[in-house]
Amino acid sequence: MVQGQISAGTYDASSIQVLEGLSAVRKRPGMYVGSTDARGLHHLVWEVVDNSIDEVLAGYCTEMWVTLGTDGSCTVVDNGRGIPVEIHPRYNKPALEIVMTILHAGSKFDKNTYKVSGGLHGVGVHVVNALSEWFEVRVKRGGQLHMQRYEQGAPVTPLQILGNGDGTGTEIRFKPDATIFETVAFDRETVQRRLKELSFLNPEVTIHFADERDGVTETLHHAGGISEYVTDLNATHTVLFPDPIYLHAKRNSTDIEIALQYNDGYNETMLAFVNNINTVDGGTHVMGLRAGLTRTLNDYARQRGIIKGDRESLTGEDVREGLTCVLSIKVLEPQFEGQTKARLGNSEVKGQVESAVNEKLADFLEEHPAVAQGLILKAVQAAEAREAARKARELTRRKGLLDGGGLPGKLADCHSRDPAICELFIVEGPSAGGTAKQGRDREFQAILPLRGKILNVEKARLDRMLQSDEIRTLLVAIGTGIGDDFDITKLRYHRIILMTDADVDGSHIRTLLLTLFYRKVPELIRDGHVFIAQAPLYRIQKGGKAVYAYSDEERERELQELGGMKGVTISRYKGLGEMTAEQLAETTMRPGARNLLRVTVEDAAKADLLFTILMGEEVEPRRQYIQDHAVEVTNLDI
Ligand code: 0RA
Repeated sequence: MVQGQISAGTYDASSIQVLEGLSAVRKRPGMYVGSTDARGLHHLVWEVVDNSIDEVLAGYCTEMWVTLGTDGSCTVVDNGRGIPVEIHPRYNKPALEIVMTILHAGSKFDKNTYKVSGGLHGVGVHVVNALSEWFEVRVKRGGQLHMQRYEQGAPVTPLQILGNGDGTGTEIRFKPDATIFETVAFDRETVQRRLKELSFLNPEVTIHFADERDGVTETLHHAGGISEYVTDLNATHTVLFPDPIYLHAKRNSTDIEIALQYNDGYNETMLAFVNNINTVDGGTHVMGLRAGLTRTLNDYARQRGIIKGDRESLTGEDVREGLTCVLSIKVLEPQFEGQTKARLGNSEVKGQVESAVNEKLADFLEEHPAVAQGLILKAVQAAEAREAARKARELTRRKGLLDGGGLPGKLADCHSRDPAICELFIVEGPSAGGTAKQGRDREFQAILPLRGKILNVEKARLDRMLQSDEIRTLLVAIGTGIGDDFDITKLRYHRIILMTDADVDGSHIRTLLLTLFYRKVPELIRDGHVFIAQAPLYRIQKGGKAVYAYSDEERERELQELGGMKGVTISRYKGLGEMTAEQLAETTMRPGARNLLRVTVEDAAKADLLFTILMGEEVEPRRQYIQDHAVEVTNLDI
């Protein structure tokens, strides 16, 4: 079919190359877009959007339109220079067609500009074409409107001139191929999140987003750039000084931008981008920033006699307590490393960023003594707390409290010592704890009942945390230690299962626990060790037969299946303690019968955000949140 559409005259060696290239992509899509699940699907969008962003970086594009269509398509329009349509002498074809069909064509058009598309997503737009049911490109350039259509990567029309057109720009519209991807439904929030990120990183562009499936539209433009990004990230926090510190420097061809601000919390939020790509695994640029920050703040504090000698110097952790920071650098030839290619490897960058911070931050502190005082004071307090935490840890260790030497009395441990099969159920309240103990399989299931609410770790440093009995007990049971002592090989249970009541208190305790894990032992969530048990809400009995329903909808469905309410007894469980041990075991605890939810980093991050909003001191975000989530909020009432 494809061959039929290319006329005999053009069916030459280069066409054969194109077809081979296409079938390679379609045969192994994962090699090009990572996977064929939702992640790989969105990769297509990033690839096309990044191409337009490159045109922004080159200084030629100020506006973009990204639209998710009701037909399952995605359209990206920009007002850049337009993809070149001139005939490429070597291939005797329009440059545009070469870009759309040949591996890595076009990526070296201009070596002296920063490119997003050369980076993490940089497989080339021809990959999007190859993995699309259809793909259309329109280009306004030289006073004319050009268009070409492809199906499964192969051209089905020549590059045609549709008519005259003012201005310049590119429009790419594609529909992902449902025979390649497991899902072809774009997720609006995922797309919006990336576009928002891009609009902070590229303040010169305005991005118009529309989801025609649900009528949502949004215009994204942040003239304040990464400083505004930091302000946005700190919106739910109390900040130490009103405006983020903004530093900008160039070292050789590396362009370095940093915005930072402290809040009164204890956590660090650091987002690091290289050519607009989020390097979640850090790299040399982040190392340079950390080294520069530590060095500059120590120098400043020492010069003014706030700290003396070497021994008391502030550590990296001290100076990053409460720090919210966005680092955005542009590098001509970035090297991305690691399994997910999300870490920068260029060794020269560390020194470049470090020297930029040393110079520019020192200047800033010199010119803003009040801000400098506040932030040094914060770091000094962090250092003091670190020392107190060390003493507290040492004390608990000496008492045998944190090394597993003395397991807490409340823990009903299991017999097995093989962590890979062992499970820890964290249960709310002594009565549910009793039921769970009877219902468990004591070979591999341990039960730890918690007494009511636990400490809000958002507002506590390590030393305060370790004073809480509930938290110490939990940490001893888990076995890994915390902070500098964390050791995943000491994990005593590979499944840590939160089993709380399906009511307000239960959801509160679950949120607290998720926040604790997310903030203090995030490795456990990242490695998939944390789960939520799903207990039924209803028991529906008819004659000798009983079924369980885990939601109101399920209850309705079960009732319909049983043929209505006649002769049916429904009991609603208000808490786990109301179930018999056998009922709890067969619905919620026993492998095979139960339905565990694995907690993802996103789940935990949401819980954490909820927490900062609902427990934080900032009134406005809380009011806004409650207004936005008026329906759900009865269940979130903390
Ligand atoms: C190479 C050269 C030129 C423009 C582009 C690529 C270009 C590519 C894309 C992809 C999406 N939108 C785009 N906009 C522009 C310009 C060459 C010139 O005019 O001198």
